[in-house]
Amino acid sequence: MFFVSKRMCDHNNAAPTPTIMADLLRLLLRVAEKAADVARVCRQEAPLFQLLVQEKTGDDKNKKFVQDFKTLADVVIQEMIRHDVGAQFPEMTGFIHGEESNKFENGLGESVVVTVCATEAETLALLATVLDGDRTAASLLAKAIHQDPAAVDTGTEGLSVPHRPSELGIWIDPIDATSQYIEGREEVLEEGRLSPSGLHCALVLIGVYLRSTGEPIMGVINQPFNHKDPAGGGWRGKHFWGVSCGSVKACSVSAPKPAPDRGEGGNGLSVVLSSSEKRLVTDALAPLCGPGRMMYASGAGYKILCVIQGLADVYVLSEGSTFKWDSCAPHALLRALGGGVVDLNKCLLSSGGTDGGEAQLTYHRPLAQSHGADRWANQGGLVAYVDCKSLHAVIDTLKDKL
Ligand code: 2IP
Ligand code: CA
Repeated sequence: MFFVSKRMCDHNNAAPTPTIMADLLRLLLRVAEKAADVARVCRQEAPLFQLLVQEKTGDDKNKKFVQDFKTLADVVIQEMIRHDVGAQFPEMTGFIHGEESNKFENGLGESVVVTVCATEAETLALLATVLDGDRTAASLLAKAIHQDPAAVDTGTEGLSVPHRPSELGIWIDPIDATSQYIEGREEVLEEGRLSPSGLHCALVLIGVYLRSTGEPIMGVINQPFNHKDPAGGGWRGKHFWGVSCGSVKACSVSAPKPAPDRGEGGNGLSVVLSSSEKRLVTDALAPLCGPGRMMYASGAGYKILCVIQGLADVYVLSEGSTFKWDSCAPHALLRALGGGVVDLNKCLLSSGGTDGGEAQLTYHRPLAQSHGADRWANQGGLVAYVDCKSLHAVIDTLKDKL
């Protein structure tokens, strides 16, 4: 890990202070931990859980699902993050985007805009209106939202990046892999192995990007259901973070070992895919992968996390079924490790060999001629990688086949 620039100056004035990025990272780790707590509380309390599920409609619907879930937990978590970040960095208000619309319907068909209020009592009262007057459920939620989580030890003191909060935007996915979160299957994770589905695929994702270029520069991932407390204290989470801005690269995870040689005797590339990936793609990639090294897993965020952790060399997706909120945070971690997330179609169309530079996904511009959530789709599909050699191998293989 290394840091640049030690300029000291005022928070809102022309030049940035070196501590701002460390402050922002600490805040994001804290709110992500609070978000994970809300996610856990919502699963633990049966009456609360029943009330969480709501169907998406119209332009907000993710087309990939026959039935998508919109949960109150999603909305509450997103608004809590928006509230806490806006309170400490008012310059960022208006540039904190999330997957969910905060309009919620209660059982009486009344529409309520869910926000986090100044006090726990006010938030409780507002939530009770969405929960059909269920004050027990509302108070459990309000308590989790307004709690002060234990400080997260980041080891980021002195982290310095030459940007002001007014230059940054945020993408939040309050709970990625909602279907796994709802289904709630409990898996014991094996060290060094990818586990395809279950609660551990559900992630809180918070990514920071530069408003001018759309480059992802900071990411926080919280995995609320990483393991069970052996002493019977319930689920425990795990967090991951990364910063990548110019020459400043720092990450809580160390870079995985380089992908194995793909020559004779090599193990082949390990690839993680969506279970709905096209046959054309799986058939084309199969010869690149060694036995058992083509894997499937749920959750766009979880699949990128597998690449970050070295559990797979690449994540390949040929469809535009992920969104900016799915990829921004883990993309920042991959950049911190020297890798990235590229637009697959752009790479396939580029005539020269790609170093991934030109085709990196960006986060600041909506797609013209699209509506609702689709405006923020990663339309050309994607490849997530740490080692450029793995990216080249995938692009060379898919070039004439898609
Ligand atoms: C989903 C979720 C899905 C993923 C989809 C995302 O986000 O991560 O699991 O599909 O692309 O948009 P798949 O698992 O097939 O890769 P959410 O759960 O937040 O809607
Ligand atoms: Ca998502």
